[in-house]
Amino acid sequence: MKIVFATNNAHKLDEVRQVVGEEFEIVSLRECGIVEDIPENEPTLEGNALAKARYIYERTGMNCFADDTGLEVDALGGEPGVRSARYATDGHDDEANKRLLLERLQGEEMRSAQFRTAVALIMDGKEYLFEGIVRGEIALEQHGEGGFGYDPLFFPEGGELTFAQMSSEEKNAISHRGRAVRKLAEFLQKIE
Ligand code: ITT
Repeated sequence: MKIVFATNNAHKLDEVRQVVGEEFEIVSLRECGIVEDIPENEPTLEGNALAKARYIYERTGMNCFADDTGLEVDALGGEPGVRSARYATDGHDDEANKRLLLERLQGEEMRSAQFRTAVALIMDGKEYLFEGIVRGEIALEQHGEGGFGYDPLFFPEGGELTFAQMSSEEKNAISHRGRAVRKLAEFLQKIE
C-alpha cells in the first residue's frame, strides 16, 4: 500500500519508515512534487496534524498521514507544546529553542516533561487520530549528537541516555512517534 507522509522533516521520515517497515510504501512530499511549507496555525497538535494531512489529501487525493509533535514541560504549564518549533523564533531554530528552554528552566528542580505526538490519517476520505506519549526529564545541558530537535535535552523515563545518545532503533522503541506510528501501522494492517 502506498501512503504519503506529509512532513518536510527528513529525520521524521527515516524514523517512520523504520517503524512501519517494508509493508507500506511511505511516499515523501518531495516524491509527490510538494515543496512548500504546509501551514500549522492550529491551537492543538491534533489540529495541526489534521490540517497537514488535509492539505495533502486535497492536493493529491492520495491516502496520507501527518504528525505534529510537542514537548510539554510540567514546570512551564505544558509549554512549549504546540509551539515547540517556533518557541524562540518564527523559524525552526533548534539551537535557539533549546537555549530558551534551558533558560526558562534555570534553577528549576521539577524537570519532568513529555513528548506527545498526534498522528492524523486520511484514508479513503475518512479521518483518524493516533497518539503517542513518552514521559521523561529535561537535562541540565545537551548530551549526544544523534536525533534532532530537542533530543539532546530529553532523558526518557527510566534511562540514563538522552534520545540524542541513542540509535534511531532505540529511540523508536520507546518514543512518542514510535508509539503513535505503531498504532497507525496496526490499524493499516487490519484494514488491508
Ligand atoms: P513537519 O514538516 O512534520 O511539520 P517539523 O520539524 O515542523 O516537521 P513538528 O512541527 O512536529 O515538526 O515539530 C515541532 C518541534 O518539535 C520542532 O522544533 C521539532 O524539532 C521538535 N520535535 C519533533 N519531534 C521531535 C523528536 O522526536 N525529538 C525531538 N524534537 C522533536
